[in-house]
Amino acid sequence: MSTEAPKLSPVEKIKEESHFLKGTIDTEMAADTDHFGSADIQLLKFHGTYQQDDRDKRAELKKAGGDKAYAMMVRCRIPGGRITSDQMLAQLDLCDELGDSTMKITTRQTIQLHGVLKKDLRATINRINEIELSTLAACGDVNRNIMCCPAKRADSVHQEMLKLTDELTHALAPQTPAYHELWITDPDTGESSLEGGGPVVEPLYGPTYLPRKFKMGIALPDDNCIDIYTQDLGFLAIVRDGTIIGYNVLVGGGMGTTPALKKTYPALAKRMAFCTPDQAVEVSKAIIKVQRDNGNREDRKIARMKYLVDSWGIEKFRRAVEEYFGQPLEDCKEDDVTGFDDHMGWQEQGDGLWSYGLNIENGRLYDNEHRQLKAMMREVCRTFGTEMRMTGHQSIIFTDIQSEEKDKLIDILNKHNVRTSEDTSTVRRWSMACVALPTCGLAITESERRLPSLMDDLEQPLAKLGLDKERFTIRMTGCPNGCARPYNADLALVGKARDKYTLYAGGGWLGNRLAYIYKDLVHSDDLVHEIIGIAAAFKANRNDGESLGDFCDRIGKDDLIVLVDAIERP
Ligand code: SRM
Ligand code: SF4
Repeated sequence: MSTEAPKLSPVEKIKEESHFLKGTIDTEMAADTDHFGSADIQLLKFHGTYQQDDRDKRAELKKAGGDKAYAMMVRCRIPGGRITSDQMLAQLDLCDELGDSTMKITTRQTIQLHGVLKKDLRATINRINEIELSTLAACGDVNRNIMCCPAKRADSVHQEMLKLTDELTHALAPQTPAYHELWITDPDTGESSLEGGGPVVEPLYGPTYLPRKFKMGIALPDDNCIDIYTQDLGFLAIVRDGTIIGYNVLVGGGMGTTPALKKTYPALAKRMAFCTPDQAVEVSKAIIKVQRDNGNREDRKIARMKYLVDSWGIEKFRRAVEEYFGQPLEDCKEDDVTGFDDHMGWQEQGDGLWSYGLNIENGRLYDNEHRQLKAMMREVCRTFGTEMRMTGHQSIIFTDIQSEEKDKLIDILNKHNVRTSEDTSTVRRWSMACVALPTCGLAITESERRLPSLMDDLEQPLAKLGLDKERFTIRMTGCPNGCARPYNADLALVGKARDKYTLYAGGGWLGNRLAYIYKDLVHSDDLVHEIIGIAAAFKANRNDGESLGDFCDRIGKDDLIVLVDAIERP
């Protein structure tokens, strides 16, 4: 038997030697360069920032003998997507002053800035902290931004869920003082504008943190808008007589895959056990510790918790969690997901006030001659001054609007040529795309820049089929990592090779079923033809009330291909 210690992945060494995420970031930041060196790039992720380069400019710069056009992406951690009007205004100013003048609402209810130059990184993160937001643990091998149903409701159920989101965020945050030292403390005077910092201890994570990223979400059975089955850890609220009596705990979801490596795959979370509300924080810590101590640290491709859950089986995993937790857990209640509300349009909050969910196409806020989304957002912030909430579908909910002010909000949208949710087609409203080109270093194809024109081209033929009001999800990503959660959607387009996508079918808007590969390597120009073929086959052969995803799942890949081959498209 070999007694050799396992060969840890290079990132493990970087973490271990980083002195709790400090590395040499401060020295590198002071250097007169436009980018960071490789070890610090890994550590910077824990601080909420990624080094990227503008891929549109690569070829031209290379030809001219230059280096890449480096810039940083800066991601905030905004639990449950809640943001005040003042914070939103400050983020908009930041994207104009120090970013690329656009702002991205992500699939995990938070904000990203792109195009921040290295020399402006400290100022950017400092200003984010000044407005009482943080970027710590927005990325990296730790618990990331916790998702929670963003609907604003007067009932205790929604409030309890958000309270748990905050408690978990607090309890699971890294404790390293490196964040405070690097971004808050003035490098010249050593003075700090905010409280924080402290001795180096990471009681939960230890010096090497987790083997890989870790994601959590809190959902309701009748409203799975945070896609609970895709999370490493999901809490499904169990409600009896209007009160949360506890949570079904789901573990081991995750989307990322590398198709060439059979050992990697997307997985839905598994139902593990039930816990009471006061157990939730300690149960989370126990789960994180099981992954911390047993997750794979040799091969990052199989380091997510889903692989540990699968290799052990859910029973063994549960026993390990119970051991760390210190007592047995009850079995899951029978409740499961039954609905998904994207919270678009007007919704009553139950306190006499209204929320308005506005679909932001692929989460990108910009101003151009056609639409002025940033100007609209600024005017809404200044006019209403109320809290906003970002959704897991890259959109925004304006809250606390009085009945008599509803028209005023719509007037502001119209004034800035922003499509209202009512004027947004159903197919567009239920679609989403990841960032991909030009900033994402892993993108193989276009995504965010491709989906809008695909939607333009789908709207008319879908209307001709009488499917313009049919709700189904189309999700697009520029590579198989799955940042727009494609593998549980009704239909998905996943970048596989230059201009070519794998077309998935058979997931569903409930998010509790994985899709199958319908066709591989579909050229970007053929996507409309393929999708309309499936839609026409669905129209002709669906059962009463059957959804597109359910239909594709029932028919199966081989028969669906036969049906689509024979179908006449409008
Ligand atoms: Fe993601 C890596 C963008 C949600 C799975 N993701 C990346 C990076 C940082 C690329 C990189 O590593 O160099 C992308 C930056 C692009 C850019 O230019 O900004 C990126 N991911 C995004 C965002 C911004 C997509 C969006 O358009 O909204 C989302 C930010 C969420 C947030 O606010 O935290 C985003 N990423 C997701 C999701 C969806 C989710 O979490 O609900 C997933 C699938 C769920 C999961 O984690 O399994 C996801 N991203 C990945 C993966 C694959 C992980 C895996 O287990 O294999 C990578 C690559 C990696 O980690 O190696 C990745
Ligand atoms: Fe980049 Fe791929 Fe994620 Fe899209 S899915 S943002 S291309 S890593």
